[in-house]
Amino acid sequence: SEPIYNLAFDFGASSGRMILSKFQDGKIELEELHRFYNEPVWVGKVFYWDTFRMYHELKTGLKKAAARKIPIKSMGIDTWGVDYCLLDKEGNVIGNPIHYRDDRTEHAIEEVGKIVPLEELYGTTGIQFMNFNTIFQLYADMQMRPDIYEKADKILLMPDMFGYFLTGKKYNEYTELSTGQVLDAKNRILDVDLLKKVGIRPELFCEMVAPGTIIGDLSEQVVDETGISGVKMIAVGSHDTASAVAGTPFEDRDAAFLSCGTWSLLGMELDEPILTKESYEYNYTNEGGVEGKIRYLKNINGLWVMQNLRRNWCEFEGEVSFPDIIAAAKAAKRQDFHINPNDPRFNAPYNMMKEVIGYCEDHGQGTPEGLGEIAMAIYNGLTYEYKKTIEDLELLTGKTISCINMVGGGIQDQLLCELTAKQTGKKVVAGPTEGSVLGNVVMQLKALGYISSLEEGRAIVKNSFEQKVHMPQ
Ligand code: ADP
Ligand code: LRH
Repeated sequence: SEPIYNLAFDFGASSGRMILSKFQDGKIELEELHRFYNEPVWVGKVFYWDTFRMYHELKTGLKKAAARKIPIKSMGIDTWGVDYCLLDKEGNVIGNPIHYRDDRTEHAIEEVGKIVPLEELYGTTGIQFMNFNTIFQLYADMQMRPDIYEKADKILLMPDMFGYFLTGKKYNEYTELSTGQVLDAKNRILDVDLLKKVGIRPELFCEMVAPGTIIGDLSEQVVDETGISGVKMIAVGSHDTASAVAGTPFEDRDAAFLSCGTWSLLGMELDEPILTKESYEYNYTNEGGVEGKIRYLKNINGLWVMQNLRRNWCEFEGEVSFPDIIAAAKAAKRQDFHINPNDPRFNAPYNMMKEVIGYCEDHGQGTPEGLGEIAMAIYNGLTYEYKKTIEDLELLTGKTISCINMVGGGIQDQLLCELTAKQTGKKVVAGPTEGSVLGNVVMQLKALGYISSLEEGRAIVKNSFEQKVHMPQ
């Protein structure tokens, strides 16, 4: 049969990539056309995304795709969650996206909690309380950049924003909106009452579109600038974690997913949200998935800690790669150091090496010496969180988890996969690495009618990529 070509843009917090997908004879092949570091910028005390640079890189990706001179049917964009840009009435960007690690939301949960009791807020949104959720960022904007907030006519979350830059159309995609804690999780609509109570204008939001909606053609200007043509923009599961889960070939219905990138997202796919008091107390999230599914999961501050250890080590001690870190960890004399990666001190420290060492010392573990012992403290900390989360998930869902399907850049780290199996006592099936890209592609193929369901898409993914099994022993 004729090959079907699609483009997937996947923007993670550490890098952005543009991937060409070829679907033919029941198999998908991926080819990376463009990859770039995603480097946020301090301007004064505000920590911003380098938005227009990312858009520039996106167009570079489109130029590379155009140069291939093949008929590309469509493209989809997924990005990390919760962040957004604000537009004025004329459609100009007036609120450059601020990084979710910016500290303007430090006390926002507490403050919003005085207006709406947090249990009530959880009861409709079902989202894990994290101070950077869209609702808390908007609340902080009202206090800290009131002029911009007042002038804002529309909010576009990051994938919506790139879609708008490319097509001129304003929309909010459902999965990305859901992670911002502004939706009614059960009815899958904007929680207008909640927004009004918090003082956020519901009119800021655009029409909500479901994953798998064909948005339309790229603007003439983009076609002229990049040389790409005939490509339809499709809103996919535009939250990267929604796409990662969509691209996970689950072993069975009782398998958990673990999306391993800057964050570790560990959970299960459910048909309906769990909004109980218990779920609130355990602070689990019910994010919207594709095909009406719920991603019931825990956000764990993941390989962010390792990324920063590597960066700081390169800056202060000398060049190291991730494989070098793995080798050093395996050779470390002491293997028992451990941190709690969710401790706020690891959110955005100036020096991650010092922070890990400081944590171990402050918790009476002594001083980790060298790269290997510092790295082991991170591995043990992360995989211990996985173990705890698996236990909690079993309790909260009433299911016994059969295995863990791992996807994301982090599965290139064999040691992490092995330790995950060992700590959790569960079989780990790792692969594919580009889970988000595949979920993105699957939703495009579905929107265009080449496949009929997510289930069919996942079977194609399973048939197309190798997976590696790690047993607990
Ligand atoms: P994001 O999408 O959040 O930007 P990725 O899914 O690309 O993140 O995962 C990035 C992480 O994957 C890195 O922080 C690192 O820990 C891990 N990683 C990437 N490449 C390798 C490698 N060659 N070996 C081991 N780990 C790797
Ligand atoms: C992962 C992710 C995750 C979190 C965070 C902000 O890239 O999207 O689901 O919400 O970024």
